[in-house]
Amino acid sequence: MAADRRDVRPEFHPQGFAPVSPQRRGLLRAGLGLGAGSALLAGRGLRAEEVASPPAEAPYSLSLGPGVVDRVYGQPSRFEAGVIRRNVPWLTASPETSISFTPLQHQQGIITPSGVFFERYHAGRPTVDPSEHRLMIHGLVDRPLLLTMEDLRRFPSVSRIHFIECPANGGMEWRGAQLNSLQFTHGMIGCAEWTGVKLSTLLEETGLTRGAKWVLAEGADGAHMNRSIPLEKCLDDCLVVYGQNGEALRPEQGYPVRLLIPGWQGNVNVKWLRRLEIGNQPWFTREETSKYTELMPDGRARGFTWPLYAKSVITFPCPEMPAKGPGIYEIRGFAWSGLGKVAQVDVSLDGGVNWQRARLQEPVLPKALTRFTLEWRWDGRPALLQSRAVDETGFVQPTLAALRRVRGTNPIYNKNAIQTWQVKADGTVFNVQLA
Ligand SMILES: Nc1nc2c(c(=O)[nH]1)N[C@H]1C(S)=C(S)[C@@H](COP(=O)(O)O)O[C@H]1N2
Ligand SMILES: [Mo]
Repeated sequence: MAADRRDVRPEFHPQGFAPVSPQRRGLLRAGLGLGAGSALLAGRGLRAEEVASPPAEAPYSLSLGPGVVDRVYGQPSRFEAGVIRRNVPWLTASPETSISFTPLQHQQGIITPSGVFFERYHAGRPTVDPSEHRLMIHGLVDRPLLLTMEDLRRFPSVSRIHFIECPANGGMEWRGAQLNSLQFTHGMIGCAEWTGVKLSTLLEETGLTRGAKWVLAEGADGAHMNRSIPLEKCLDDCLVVYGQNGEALRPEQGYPVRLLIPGWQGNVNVKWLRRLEIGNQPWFTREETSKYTELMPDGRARGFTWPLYAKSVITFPCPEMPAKGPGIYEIRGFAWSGLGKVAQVDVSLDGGVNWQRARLQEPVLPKALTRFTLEWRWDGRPALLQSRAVDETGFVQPTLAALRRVRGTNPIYNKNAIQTWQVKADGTVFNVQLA
């Protein structure tokens, strides 16, 4: 098997990296057989008598429909009522310190609709009045600042598309598969267009004094969620955002203002942001010492592990979205990396023995969800589907076995391993782990 070894980080050397040969891809395309008389991709052919007459009219085609949707916020079709966030009640102690998951199996395109963007609270969701809210910036600065929301909106603004992923995404499964679901194994992620002010713009306004190296961000919720962020990252691409997908942030996402730290673990993206303190060393808060770190096999903590490394998952088929009999399908999924753009996604139909290059769907943006697809001619035999992302830095998404060799099975966080979906002969799909 040819090895297309990339410049992987020493921690991860997945075995058997074999890109698909052009001949093999050609065969698959030929298999689509779009010539005359061949099988249709989907749907049923029309009978001769049907070709001659238009489809029967439904009652709504013969009457007036309701008028404009005026003075209320628009809602999805009632036939989409199943497209909702869901929670795993046994996972956390109470709904106020809980998490609800994005229904990734239904997501079309790279933007997560605001109404289904996963939510994570440590002390419930505060109701913050934007006219009362203030953001304080102080510490090692020349000019400490107190900003109203109106003040914030006066600064030059930018819009960026980025994902937010909780590093606990999939963290229940370090020791074994237990949730037969895409939503529950991968749904602690969402991707949105965020609008706000670059943090560097605000820090230019306050100025920085000697020794400024770290920023403490603090939320206005009862948890006072606080995290230390290196100044270098703050000046690079961090945003203080008030907009989400073309409207104000949702209360679930930190209305009226949150910190956005592109590509870094969800926890540092402090919601209901009320305070930024500039200091010369990290604060070592609870959330960065007791939580959001990993217990290594030798019993020591892994320390700050901010970026989320390359990861991907197949969203069709998946446990919630089975295959319906043999035929031609499009395997679909998402890939992402906290280090930059996704460069390549490979898909395996046989549990990681052979790999084929998937197509990346535009736009491919840094630190954003990226769509991949691959034609799949399913013969109805059991299959083991996997996807593997490679990002522009050359980081290769590791197998679960490789990840466990390095991290053991103690951690909750940063499980970016390759996911395996077992497709059974009847088309049903199961979450499995390969040894
Ligand atoms: N103030 C505050 N910010 C917070 C949290 C919180 O509980 N309070 N939860 C954090 C965690 S753990 C994650 S994963 C992300 C989740 O962002 P979301 O709820 O917008 O999806 O917000 C982070 N910001
Ligand atoms: Mo989180």
